[in-house]
Amino acid sequence: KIESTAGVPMVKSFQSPCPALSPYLRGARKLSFKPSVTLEEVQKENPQVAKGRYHPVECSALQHVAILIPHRNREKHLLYLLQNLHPFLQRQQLDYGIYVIHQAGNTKFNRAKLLNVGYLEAIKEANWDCFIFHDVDLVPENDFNIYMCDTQPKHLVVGRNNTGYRLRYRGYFGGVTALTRDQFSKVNGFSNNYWGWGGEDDDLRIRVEMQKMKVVRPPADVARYTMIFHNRDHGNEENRERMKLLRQVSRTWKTDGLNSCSYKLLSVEHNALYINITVDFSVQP
Ligand code: GDU
Repeated sequence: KIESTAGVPMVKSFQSPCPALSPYLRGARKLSFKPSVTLEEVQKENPQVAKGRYHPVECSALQHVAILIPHRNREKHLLYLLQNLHPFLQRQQLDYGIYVIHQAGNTKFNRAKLLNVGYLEAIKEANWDCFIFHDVDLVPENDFNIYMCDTQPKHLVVGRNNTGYRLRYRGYFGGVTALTRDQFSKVNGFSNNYWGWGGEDDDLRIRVEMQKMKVVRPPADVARYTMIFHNRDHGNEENRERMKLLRQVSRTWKTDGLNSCSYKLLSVEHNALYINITVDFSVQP
């Protein structure tokens, strides 16, 4: 049997459905990040990932999962995340693709709109069942935190190292979330109107609750993340409009979201380890 660095077989044997719980899971691990890591190194460690995608060879995956990562100017964080996430997802026996949605230019950062773009572009190229909206600086510590969707929208970050592994606040729905195609389209996706830091994650929670769905979370000892330290980014200053926007969700959600997300697509590149989508929000398409 030939095995990859993730300890997962690389040779096809038969195609029955993968088990509900993968036999390759290892549980909690202390993470370390090597500042000198390079993209080539991570590529070498993941020979079975092609054009940002992977599927198990020994069984047929239970879900097809698109990981969507909003990004600008966080190259090192992206490398750390890719280095950890690829083997993590392979150990979970998922059929997955990693999309990095990159905001070009210097206009205010818009995390939520980037995630809408990621969703809209990802569904053009594959029949994904599940979408994981994933911050670039959060690295999962325990592979029993399964990156699959549930019957309800799922919040995967109960705790992170810099907040003592406690939920940041009641109702927090940021960092890493998992919604099926049906759940995400039911809420019309994220709002496109949150420019700068904050609020867009609460807005999504309100949309979910308005559709009578309930946020679920894995157990606290499993849903743990290491956050890579960073200062607030230039171009992502606090959004002072966010409270006002949050009060209007019940009036705005139907016309502000996936169905109104217009953007100028600059490129879609299929790199070895991820699909890079670049958009410009400073000009109208
Ligand atoms: N990001 C970039 N470049 C930037 C700014 C943001 O790539 O210049 C992306 C990254 O993926 C980053 C994410 O946006 O992880 C969120 O931004 P921050 O890391 O600055 O925000 P926080 O660490 O405070 O994150 C929390 C939640 C997020 C989001 C945010 C409010 O974990 O999911 O809701 O608050 O916008």
